[in-house]
Amino acid sequence: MKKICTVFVLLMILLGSHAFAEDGYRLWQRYEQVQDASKLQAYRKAAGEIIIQGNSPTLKVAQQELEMGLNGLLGQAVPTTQQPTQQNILVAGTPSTSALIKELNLSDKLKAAGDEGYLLLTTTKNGRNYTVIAANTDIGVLYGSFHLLRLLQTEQDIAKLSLTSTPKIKHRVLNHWDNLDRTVERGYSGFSLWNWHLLPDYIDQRYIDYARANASIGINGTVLTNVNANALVLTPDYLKKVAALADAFRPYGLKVYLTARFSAPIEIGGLKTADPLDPQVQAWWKQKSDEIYGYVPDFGGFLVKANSEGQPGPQNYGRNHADGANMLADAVAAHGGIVMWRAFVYDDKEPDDRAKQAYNEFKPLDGQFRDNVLVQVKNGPIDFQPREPFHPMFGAMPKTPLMMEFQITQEYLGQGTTLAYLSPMYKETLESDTYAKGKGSTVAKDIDGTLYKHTLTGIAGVANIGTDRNWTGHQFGQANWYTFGRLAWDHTLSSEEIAEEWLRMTFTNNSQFIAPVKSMMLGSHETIVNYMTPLGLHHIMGWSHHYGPGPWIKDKHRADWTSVYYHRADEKGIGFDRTKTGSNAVSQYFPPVAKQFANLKTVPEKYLLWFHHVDWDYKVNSGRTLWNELCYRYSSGVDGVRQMQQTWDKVQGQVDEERFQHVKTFLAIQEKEAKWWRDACLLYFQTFSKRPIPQDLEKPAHTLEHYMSLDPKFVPGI
Ligand code: BDP
Repeated sequence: MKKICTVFVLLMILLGSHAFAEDGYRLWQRYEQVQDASKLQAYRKAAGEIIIQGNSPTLKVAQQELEMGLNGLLGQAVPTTQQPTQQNILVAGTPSTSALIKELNLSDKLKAAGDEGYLLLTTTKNGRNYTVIAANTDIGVLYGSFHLLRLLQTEQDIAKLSLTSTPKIKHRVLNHWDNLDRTVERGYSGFSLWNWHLLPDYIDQRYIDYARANASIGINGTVLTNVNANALVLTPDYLKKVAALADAFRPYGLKVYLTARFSAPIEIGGLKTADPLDPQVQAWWKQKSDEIYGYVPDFGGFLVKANSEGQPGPQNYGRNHADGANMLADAVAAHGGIVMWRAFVYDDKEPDDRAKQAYNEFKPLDGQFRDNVLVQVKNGPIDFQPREPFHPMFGAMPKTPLMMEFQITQEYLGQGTTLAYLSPMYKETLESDTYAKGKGSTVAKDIDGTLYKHTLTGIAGVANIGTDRNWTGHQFGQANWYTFGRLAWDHTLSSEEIAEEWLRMTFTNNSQFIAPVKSMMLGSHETIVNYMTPLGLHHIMGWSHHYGPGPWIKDKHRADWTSVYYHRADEKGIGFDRTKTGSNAVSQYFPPVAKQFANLKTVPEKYLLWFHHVDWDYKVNSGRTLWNELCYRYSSGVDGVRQMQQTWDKVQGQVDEERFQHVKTFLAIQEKEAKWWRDACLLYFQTFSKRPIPQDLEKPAHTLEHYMSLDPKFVPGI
């Protein structure tokens, strides 16, 4: 008896700790019971039973998700039936597989839903009340199911639903910079999710939960491997493993893509060349693509980094980017595959400003790419800096569909321990006006195809996901994965709406928590810009690992990887002159933008030192001298982190202690790092400005020599 009791108690403890473990694993899909009593009652009433007619794998997962979600949210089991037995029914399906949906005569409304969209509506028929999730395709049904669950999770009214939702961009893709040895380039949340060693035999539950999370926000593609590619992934042993992942993801509408190493025909094909115009090379890629489609019939295609940072490419053979992209595009075209060819190219042998090189190389190729090629362009012309003006290629290639590449992982944004909500940064780029076809030609319109009437459209996010229990290292890193998906689906959503949704689902619907934490999130990016790279400064981080400040980095084998190349501080002032008197990078923008950026009086202050070399005593908008403004900005960045700490401290008790403490600890690390940035940068720049740090500001804790001697070892993600 005693033994049974002990076992029982142990079991209860285990179950209890499992039920209450808030370690972040469940992301925004926690499905905890709705707290608002009247909402709970309304939801319970609306979802008397679930009916999903049809049994494809995707409909199955929609059913599972609705069951799991509703059981949790409603705190009671909701039966699934095949025919109506109750008064209030939740029905999901397409007219082709569900007689019930067909009878509701939604075909007019469904026209607007397209291939991936859906309708959510409330209606009645034969005296019964229906909450309807309808779509033209099974994946639309799944996306609609997640939307409905989100409405419940965020405690919205579902009594009179009438909405249609369709994605604005076709290919919404995560880029994993994951290596085959499971290290992740620029990854700060553990190792790669893909356990290549155990694949194809072992399918980790994580793969399924990863696919569920992606489907819940509409992400429909995943590039499994690093852009700095390894040709081995294209060999049969690895393709079997890739196929196993593709099989696991397929029900969730998640297509698999691979990075193609341009020299693969030599490395694994035994050819002497990888020249894209060589018929043998073309035949090799064709045959390789056919082979891949044998394993993965719906393989998405290739992502390619070529002739960039030492990667092989068509230029090794005197060919251009279009030659390279087209060869691969031809190889996958018959199977419906696409090629995402990256425009992240620059060369240290090239004397021109690095910011200009991609445009210089790609603009002349406009119109030369095959129909199934997307050119993938980073948001700004350098490299995922805390803040960059939009890339001048946007708007500038009318005949080529351009795909956006955002970085979700925080390589230059404090990495794993920094709370940086990135939606405002993504939106800043998307909403930038290129003036390509006059006012209103935003970057978003180029990406979503409306500017130049492209139907092939795409957006990529460099993933921040790893084996950490909470997936993203920082609990708030999850918000950036979430945001990327939501904006990829609908870039008109506001940062505020997305933050609110995410907070409600991830933490609580309690408004006393939501309001302050949302405003903390919304200000977080600006705070970081202030303590790292205010006023348009860029690329002044630690050498190679990019962790912490390193404005003094110089004399390396590549000038374009040093900090002094970018900030150009001297006795007179600081900043990179990209106007006519300097590199003239401004000339790559359309005239109204070029004019605005080129003029010291009209350039937005946030880009001041990006485009201008400015005197230390120049008066900025605040009326302060540039030097004093720099001091205030750096200091206000540190103050901003302290405010975030205060905000977070005040919500203790409103969320589980486990995640509360985790975030609190990381905020303390962030405060330490912010001071490090402020002190190191101000002391270093002061050696040029020779001006004092204003009296009322906190003084640096150590000497410049101290900061310059810091040399963090084994920083993750290199
Ligand atoms: C830089 C990273 C480097 C990547 C490169 C790229 O430092 O690790 O390989 O971008 O995007 O930001 O190719």
